[in-house]
Amino acid sequence: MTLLALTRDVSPAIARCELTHLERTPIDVDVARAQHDAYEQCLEAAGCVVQRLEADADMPDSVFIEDIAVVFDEIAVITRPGAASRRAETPPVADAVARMRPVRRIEPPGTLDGGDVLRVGRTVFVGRSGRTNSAGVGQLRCALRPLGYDVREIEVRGCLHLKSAMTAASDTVLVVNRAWIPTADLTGFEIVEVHPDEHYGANVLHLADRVIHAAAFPRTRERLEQRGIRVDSVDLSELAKAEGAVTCCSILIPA
Ligand code: CIR
Repeated sequence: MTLLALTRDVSPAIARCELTHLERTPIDVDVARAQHDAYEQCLEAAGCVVQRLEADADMPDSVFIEDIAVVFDEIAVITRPGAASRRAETPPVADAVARMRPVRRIEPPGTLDGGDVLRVGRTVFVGRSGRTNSAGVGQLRCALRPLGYDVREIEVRGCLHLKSAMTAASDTVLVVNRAWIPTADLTGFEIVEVHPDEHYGANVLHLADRVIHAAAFPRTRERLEQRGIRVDSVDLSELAKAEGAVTCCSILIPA
C-alpha cells in the first residue's frame, strides 16, 4: 500500500498568517521553504509519496494543508475553516482528494479545522476549539457515525487546535498536554505526557514505523523513545512562528 502525503508549498505571503497565541515575529520565507523541503524528505525517507500543491500569494496559511481536508478510508471531509481568511484554500485541496475518496463538506454554520480531528484506528477525537464549533463537530459526527467510527468530542482550551494538545504516536499511544484538554476522555489508550518544559511537544506525525516530531522538543522525544517509538526530528522553527507544527503540513492518504 502506498501512503500519499499531500503537501502545499510555503506562500510568499506567510508573514501575514493568522496568529492566535503567538506574537508576530519576522518569518524568513527561504528558511521556511528549506525546512518544509526537509520535512518532505523526511516523509519520503519513511516511504511516503509526496504530492505538493502550489502555494498562492493570497493565501498566507496554505502550507498548513491539514486544516483543509480530513481523509478517512471511506470518505474525505472538506472542512470549512474557522478562520474566514483560510476558506479560499479549499478548492485545489478538494480537487486533489476528490480523485481518491467520495467527498463530504462541512456547511455553514459549521466550522471545522483539520487540526481539530485526530483519527486513531476506529476512534476519532474531535476538538471543539476557537476554530471548530459545535455545528462542525455535529456534521462530522453525522458523516462518520454510519461508518462505525467512535467519535469523541473534546473541549480544547488555551491552544489553537486539538492536535496542539494531543496526537497519536501509534495505534495505542497518545502524546498529550493535559493542560489544554483537561476534560478529555482518553480511556483505552496509553498516555505519554509532554515534558513540562515543552508545552507544544504533543504534536507528532504518526507513520507506519516511526513518528516525525519537531526538533524543538528533545525531552518529549526521549519519553517517546523510552516507549520504543522511533522518532525522526525535523527543524520547523520558521513555520512554528506561524503556529504551525508537523501534522499540519500534510494530509496522509493511504492509496
Ligand atoms: C492558523 O492560524 O490557521 C495558521 N497560522 C496555523 C495553522 C496550524 N494548523 C495546524 O496546526 N493544524
